[in-house]
Amino acid sequence: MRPSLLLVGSLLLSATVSQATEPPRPYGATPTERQLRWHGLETYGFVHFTVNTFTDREWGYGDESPDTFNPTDFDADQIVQTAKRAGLRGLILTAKHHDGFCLWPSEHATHSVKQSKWRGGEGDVVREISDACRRHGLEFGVYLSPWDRNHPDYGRPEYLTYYRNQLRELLTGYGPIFEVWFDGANGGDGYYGGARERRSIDNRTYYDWENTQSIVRELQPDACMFSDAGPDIRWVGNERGAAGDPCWHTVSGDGVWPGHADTKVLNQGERGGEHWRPAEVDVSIRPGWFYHASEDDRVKRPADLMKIYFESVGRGANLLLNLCPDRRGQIPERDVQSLAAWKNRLDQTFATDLAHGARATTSNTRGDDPRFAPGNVLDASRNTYWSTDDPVTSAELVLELAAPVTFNVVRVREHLPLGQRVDALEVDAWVDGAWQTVGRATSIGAQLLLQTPDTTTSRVRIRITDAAACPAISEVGLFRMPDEAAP
Ligand code: FUL
Ligand code: CA
Repeated sequence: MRPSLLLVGSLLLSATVSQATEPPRPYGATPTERQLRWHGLETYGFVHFTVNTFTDREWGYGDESPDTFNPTDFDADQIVQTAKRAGLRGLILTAKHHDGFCLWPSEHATHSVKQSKWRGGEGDVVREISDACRRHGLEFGVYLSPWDRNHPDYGRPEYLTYYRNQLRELLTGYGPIFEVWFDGANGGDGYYGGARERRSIDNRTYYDWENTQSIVRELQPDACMFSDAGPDIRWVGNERGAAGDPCWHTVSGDGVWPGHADTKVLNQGERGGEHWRPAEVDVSIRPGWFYHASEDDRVKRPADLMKIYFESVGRGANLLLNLCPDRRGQIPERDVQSLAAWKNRLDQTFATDLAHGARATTSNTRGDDPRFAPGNVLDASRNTYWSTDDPVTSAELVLELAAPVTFNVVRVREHLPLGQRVDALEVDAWVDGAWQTVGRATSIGAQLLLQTPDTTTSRVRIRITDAAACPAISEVGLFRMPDEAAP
């Protein structure tokens, strides 16, 4: 008896082991580790600050005297703390804008803070902002304009050596860099060491991007590179603060390079594209990128910032919100106020997940395995997810709440390492004894914030109505955004 029982036992055991459910296979393009980390950042800031702040321009010509840069009370802590209080998780500084003036004492430049009377030529804005970022726990990134309207060699091969040397300085002298921002604007007229002429370059070939990018990979392997063409992050195609609806993380083809791209494709991405290249939404808190006193009355209000948040982060993109230090070298008070009020509204909305403590059930759980159980969408971890059996590409997930709640925002996240799988979903609420559809969406990806009418219920149903592969949903949350009139 004994041996045969053992035999049966071990057969059963091996049957169970061999049936252990495999996770779903990834669908299509998937993010790299560095892109995954970047997705987790969601909101961070830009800082546009240079001679333009003092000349009241957006694009300097390149003939500005270094003495033009003369902040009266530069305070990196004020800038970084303002960003931090607004919930921004990093800052990307214009180390050099198109005018060519360097905010750090570059060894290779003759047009930098070193040549300026500011702090007797001893100042280094990149150092102070990056140090303040570390002190306050923010990531730090750099914008190094490829177009340089000051440099005599711009347009010739020699300039590329200069540009790359500068990049090396920034990537080796200021600690970890989370993002390198390659702007697409280039060519045209400028000072160019006194030539004062128009220089056109072929922005497809001139910069030899492949070899410039390899410098970033070598020196800062964790940094994501931004440009119209990535390689890690793409421009969203406008500066208004809105990702497309839908906004896919993928794009196809290689016919884009910095300064050349189809803005509609950048805005919406391309379903099934072979490159994982998610969108970053860059927008300024003021009409311009640089501070202009004439725009003091046009600072975006908390409600404007809220709308931008929903149309960027709420569509799976990241938000890069630009701040404009003034001539003191600080964020103006009214911008500080607006940012703080926006953060307050975000907190009021997202501090309480009304789905907390709910019970989740589904029409299908992959292999009936707890590893893929519906409760995984409620555990506040992006690493665990609910999934279905392979052939199941439409499925329901029901949240039974302990008591009725009133919500107007539904947050859904896909498990990104498995790719972007869902093509359509609907959200229903159990109201007056029947299911009522309160919202519909297409792409999910990193995050979908679906706004619905105020809905009071104790039962919510998420219906995945179409997916390219069995869904893998990592998180679902319910929130209530207070009325706009609320403080
Ligand atoms: C653009 C630039 O030309 C603007 O001056 C600004 O830096 C913006 C973020 O990118 O292409
Ligand atoms: Ca989870």
